[in-house]
Amino acid sequence: MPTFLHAADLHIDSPLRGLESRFEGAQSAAFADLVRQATRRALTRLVDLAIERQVAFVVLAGDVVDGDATLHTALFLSQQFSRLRDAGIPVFAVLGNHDCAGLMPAHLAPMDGVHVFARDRAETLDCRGVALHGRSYPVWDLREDIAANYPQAVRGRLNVGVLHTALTGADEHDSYAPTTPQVLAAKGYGYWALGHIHKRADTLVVDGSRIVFPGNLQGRSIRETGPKGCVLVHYEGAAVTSVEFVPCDVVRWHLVEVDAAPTAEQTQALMAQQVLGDTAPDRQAGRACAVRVRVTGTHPDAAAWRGARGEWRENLAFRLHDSPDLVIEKLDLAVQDAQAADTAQLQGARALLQQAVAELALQPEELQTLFEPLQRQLKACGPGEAEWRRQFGDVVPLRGQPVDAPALLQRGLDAISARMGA
Ligand SMILES: [Mn+2]
Repeated sequence: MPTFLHAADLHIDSPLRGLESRFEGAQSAAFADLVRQATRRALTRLVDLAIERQVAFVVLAGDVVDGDATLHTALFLSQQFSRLRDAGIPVFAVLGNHDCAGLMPAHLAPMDGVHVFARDRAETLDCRGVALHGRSYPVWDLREDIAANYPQAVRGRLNVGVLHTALTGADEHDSYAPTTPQVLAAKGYGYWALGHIHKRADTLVVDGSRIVFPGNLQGRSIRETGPKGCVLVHYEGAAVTSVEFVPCDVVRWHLVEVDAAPTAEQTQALMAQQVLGDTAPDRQAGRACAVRVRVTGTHPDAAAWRGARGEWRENLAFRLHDSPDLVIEKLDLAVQDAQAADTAQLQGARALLQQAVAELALQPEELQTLFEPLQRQLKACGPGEAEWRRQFGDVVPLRGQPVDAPALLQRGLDAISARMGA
């Protein structure tokens, strides 16, 4: 069964944000080098994969390079694309907002075996019986729906649309070349190879069209945690049969949340233990990990802990020194002073109760669902469950019991007001 490879948002030679500046002093030089090379190594893995799986062609849906390409970047890309060319695998790319100026400086000769789609119109190309439709960005801040002007599907073939788009919009991504799944599906293509949104989305199937964001190839900051890579698209005749995600990242980002333990020493031990545990599968698979540690919960010494953040960082680095494939991007001591947390929790609980009072037309079962978050908030605050039961046990109804809602709510408000006053 033939296969093609779809990737997007490679951002070759873009730095991994929050890491490069952290390699002074004790951090390993090998890790620093890996971080600097991460986007390149991820592309090398992609090319390895394409050759190993003997794909028919490679589709790149925009933002291959991070900005105006330098000779340095162009040389690397050219080396990798030459490997594909030598294996008989052509590359088809659209230019997106980051690389709208081109994959390489304009005064260099074009790369062999790489086709960049036209900027002025949607272009249709044939590759081994597959009809590929694509258009590059003519300007970086493209706000029009260019997909609307892509041609209708060529009958009797697999049709692949290549497009750099925000689709209907996503947090943290500018709304370039906006369009809708319905506009895409109306073209009658079997597959839409999209790029721009860095978070991999589940395959959307609309009227038989598969619409896929593979996510970016290598996470570049703590906002891009988890596996990153490309997809292999298996097809038969005019139809896609399956889509397979394959990770290509060489540094993987993790957010590790740790609950404050009774003592600083215990909390620090827990931090190291959780970091090692959470990253173990990735590290065993040969991947380096960049970790942000966030300590949450409440502790009477929270302010002192935050004041000693430098020492906490050193303590953690020392505990992890046997794992050169790990780096702590940031230690976020978000642990709260018990008193402050208590007040915030109680204010939240109070707001929920007031909402309930205002909505007394609700059925008891609906009130129950309102009480669940309240119950959690009350439990999360202050002096432990026994004390919570003593103070608030009558406020929160137990599931299945009849609820005298107005009386219950009033008692809840009174109890919380009294506690906040105290
Ligand atoms: Mn983009």
